[in-house]
Amino acid sequence: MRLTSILSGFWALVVATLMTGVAVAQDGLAGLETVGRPVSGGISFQSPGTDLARDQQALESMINYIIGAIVLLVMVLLLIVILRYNKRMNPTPSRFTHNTPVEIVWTLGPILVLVFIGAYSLQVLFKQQEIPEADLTIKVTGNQWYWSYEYPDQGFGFDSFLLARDELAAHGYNQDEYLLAADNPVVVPVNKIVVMQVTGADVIHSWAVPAFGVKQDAVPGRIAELWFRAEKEGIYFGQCSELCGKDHAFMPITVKVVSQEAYDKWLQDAKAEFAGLPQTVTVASND
Ligand SMILES: [Cu+2]
Repeated sequence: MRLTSILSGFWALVVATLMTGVAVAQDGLAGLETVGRPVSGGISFQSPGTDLARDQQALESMINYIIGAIVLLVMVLLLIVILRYNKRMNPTPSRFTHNTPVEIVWTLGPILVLVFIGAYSLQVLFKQQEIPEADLTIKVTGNQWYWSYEYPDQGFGFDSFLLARDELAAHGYNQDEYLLAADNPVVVPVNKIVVMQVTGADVIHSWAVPAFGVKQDAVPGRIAELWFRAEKEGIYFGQCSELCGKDHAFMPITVKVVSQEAYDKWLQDAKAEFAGLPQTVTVASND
């Protein structure tokens, strides 16, 4: 009897979970998968949504193996010293202070390891830092405490604020997407090179989307660039990643990656809805 009720409770939970998924799929987000929200028991990286993120995660796991090997080696050496050279096993210790072969090994060994890691990590770093030709340029400005996005080539911009708990459902988000979901997401087409020009209006913020493997400080008075090419449609989340004041935790980043057709349609609507750029923008004139 007890087992039956536990089982039926379990199935009710499964059904409820599935229903939530269905509800989200039908609710305004056009079936887009959400990436980058907390998952129960999750301790790993978010699944990579760009080349950059995949490279970073591969580099991280390679370095983890190297670290593991070094830790093992040091532990084995320590054990040998403890067991073979303690007072009982080795009552009369040797008194030499230098051993040239050993010193060459422990100097060259780490150098080789560092050069090996450097050769891989510089590649990953350069790929992030060398900004390719953009298919779409978006300017993002960090403000206390929200993000402003501008599409300079299309001549419009908008602000993106945190959604309060009671606003989430109306926008098609789950309750566990609180602090991640913003009212006006930044929308980009899938498989296109997006260059973000990142700056700050008041203090330093940082625009970061972990699934894309991007993070860039938004420094007032400076424009920094980052780029990404999202490979899969979906909703991606990030958060301001530079402590910027009391509401630092309340300025989420929501990126919606959609098909080219959906993007074109959104662009038409957005141009009408957000007509006119915010005051901060100067559009380069053609004359
Ligand atoms: Cu912040």
